[in-house]
Amino acid sequence: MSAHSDALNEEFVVLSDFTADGTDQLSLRRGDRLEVLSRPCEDWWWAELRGDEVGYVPACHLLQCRISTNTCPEARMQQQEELEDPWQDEEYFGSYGTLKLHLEMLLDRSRTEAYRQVVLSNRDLLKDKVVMDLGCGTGVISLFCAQLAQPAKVYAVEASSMAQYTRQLVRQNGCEDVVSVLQGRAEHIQLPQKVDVLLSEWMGNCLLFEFMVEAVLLVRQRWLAEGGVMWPSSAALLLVPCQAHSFYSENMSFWKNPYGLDFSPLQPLAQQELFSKPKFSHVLEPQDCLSVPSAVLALNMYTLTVQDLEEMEGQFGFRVDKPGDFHGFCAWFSVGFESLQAGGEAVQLHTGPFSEPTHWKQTLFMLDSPVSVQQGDSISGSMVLRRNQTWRRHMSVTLSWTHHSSTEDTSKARHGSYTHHQ
Ligand code: GJV
Repeated sequence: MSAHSDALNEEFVVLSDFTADGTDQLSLRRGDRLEVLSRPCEDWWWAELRGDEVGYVPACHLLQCRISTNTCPEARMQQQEELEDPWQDEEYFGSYGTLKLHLEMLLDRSRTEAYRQVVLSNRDLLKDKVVMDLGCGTGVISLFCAQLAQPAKVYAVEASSMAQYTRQLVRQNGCEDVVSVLQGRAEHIQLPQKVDVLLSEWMGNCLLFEFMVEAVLLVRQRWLAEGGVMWPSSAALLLVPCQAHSFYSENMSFWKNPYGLDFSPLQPLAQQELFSKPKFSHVLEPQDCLSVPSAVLALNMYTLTVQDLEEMEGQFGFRVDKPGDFHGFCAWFSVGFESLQAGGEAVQLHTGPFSEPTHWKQTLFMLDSPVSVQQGDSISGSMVLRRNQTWRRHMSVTLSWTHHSSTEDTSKARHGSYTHHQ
């Protein structure tokens, strides 16, 4: 790197793979380092990769290197470690190398049965198809395919060390002729052929956390045959304004009188600490929904791009059904698996409060303080999901809303905007 650019600190590391579209763009691999030569606009920069190739690169795939040649070696090492893995893969795939999470997923009957149902209801048309199960874990979905239908091949791809056990399970269940277990990140895997069906259980909390969906989109681009099928084929994020009395009071009332002492000055801090993060694994009781839930995002798995994941926005407009305390918003998702048969019925997996419980439960976003609402009031606004620029499995969620009372003067509308970081 030249002394000039060193002074400007224009060295960047690539956070996620990018495939060039056209000859003036550079294809990038996660971990590549490059030098940004100029920034003609906010989104696209002109950069030099490996000392020879020059082209446009998407700014959102880059993270600036803070490594300075002047700092001591220990500090540089630490900085390097911090920079190294925006995907936190060691921790992520490490956790999927143990049984705890797999057991949780296998015990989730609604989830597992939904995938089994997808295979069953498409068994005839799956005959002779080539399938990829992306992130197969213990291989349960691949085994459903092999045992309930007659695919030509199932590539069961798994990055964690669980893959070694999955191979044994495939053999133990007599499916080794059909199911090939491939260990590695699906984005980097090589296959002898394209696939007709790209199947994956990639959904995280609030649909997107973990951003495993990125791997699905990259694999779609590379390995899905023309006219191939995505399972799930669509995904929706749903939202509802809700009450959360016990969560609110558990956290707030404790400070009123512990051991006969008044600790209430800590309430604002408790609020700030607790309510600024989403609460995962919240169980929303149907009676705590203040309105009919509505979809804020509807994703088409054929057209969604990695770029779209950087920032997504949805609008909402709720009519309050009953009087209560508006403590926050609750979110969950549904996914749909289209039929291989033209006009056939899609299989749906719902994870909301009105469906059979799943291990995802719901995600609660609290307001700082509750708002009393009446039947007929309206709550409208937007939800913005911004992917973290450094930690690629994370995002922040901003909910901006206005409450219009149906009885009071409209000039008394209350507004709020909260960003929840994870
Ligand atoms: N390539 C291969 N396996 C993966 C990848 C990837 N890019 N990402 C996740 N997995 N629904 N949120 C594996 C991971 O190791 C685990 O076994 C499984 O996919 C996660 C499935 C459930 N997580 C989810």
